Amino acid sequence: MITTFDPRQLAHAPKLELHNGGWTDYNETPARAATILSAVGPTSAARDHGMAPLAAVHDAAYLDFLQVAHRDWIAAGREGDAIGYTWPVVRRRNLDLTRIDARLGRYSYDGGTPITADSWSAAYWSAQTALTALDAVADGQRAAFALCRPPGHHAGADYLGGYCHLNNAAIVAAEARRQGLGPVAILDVDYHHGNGTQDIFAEDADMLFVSIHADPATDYPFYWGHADETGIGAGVGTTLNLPLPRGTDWAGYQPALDRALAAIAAYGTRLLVVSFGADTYAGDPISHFALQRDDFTRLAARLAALDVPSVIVMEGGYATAELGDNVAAFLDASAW
Ligand code: Q9C
Ligand code: ZN
Repeated sequence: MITTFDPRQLAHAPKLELHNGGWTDYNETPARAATILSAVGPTSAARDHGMAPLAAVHDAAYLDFLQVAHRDWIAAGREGDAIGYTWPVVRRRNLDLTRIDARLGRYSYDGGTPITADSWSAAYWSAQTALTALDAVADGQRAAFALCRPPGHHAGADYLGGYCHLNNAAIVAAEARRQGLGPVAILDVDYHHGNGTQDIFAEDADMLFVSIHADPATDYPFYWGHADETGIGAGVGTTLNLPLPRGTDWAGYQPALDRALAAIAAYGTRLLVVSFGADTYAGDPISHFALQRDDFTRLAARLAALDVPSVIVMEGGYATAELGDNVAAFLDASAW
């Protein structure tokens, strides 16, 4: 399978994240991409599609903020990685925010996603990596894999969080639809709910979002991904959340997968975007499902059996030593 990649993604390397009341080493490391690279073999270089596909999904002011945030942090006399400390739980009024700390809070929802001097470039090329995988599928490939980092599914139209800045899967899905490749569906199989993707398309009747993830009653991102979230307004019925309990293994995963695949087939999907996280692996250090390496091959075989052209976008997965082999197990399913 074609794998797309850009080395500029590796420069994003925050030092610490706020987790369970303290600072811990940042989990979403450049080494993640390196281990995947060594396991999946040669890659195709990302091509530059410019800002338009990003601006189709993200607010202009948010894109501006991402590009200047670290510079403004340094200009305010700070050192190291930029991170907020106050978040607006009130309705987000269109205030004219100037201080960097106010803007960091306004455009994020957690203390786990610092911005470095290289974050914008890495996120930009992560999105371009995803768009280049879409090119391959639009040109007739059955499937293509975008080796994206930073990941994307927690990023909304105007917010970052969960190690994510630009929503690569949403950018690909919107661009695929624009090119007339729809109906487009997004299947998110990362351990964590894809809150950003859900928010971006919540009111959109013309985009199916299906997610299998850890129950937000126990797991991040807590405030999204509950089974009763089915879409908003005209989009009611085009969001399907399938939360599962901690400890879920392949036997427990399959009934949810059956429901997800049935919904995607019933939608008449002609282009599938897969938000693929390997953090459902039993050995993941920050997650609590129990899938084994062979289960990733089984999962991929079920997706491939849909027989729909698929763009696979890398999301999470933090068992770094095993991550490359787990991703390869997913991509090597003969059915692709
Ligand atoms: N330090 C993805 O898998 N952990 N993101 C909560 C923050 C956040 C995971 C504590 C997990 C985000 C793409
Ligand atoms: Zn995840």
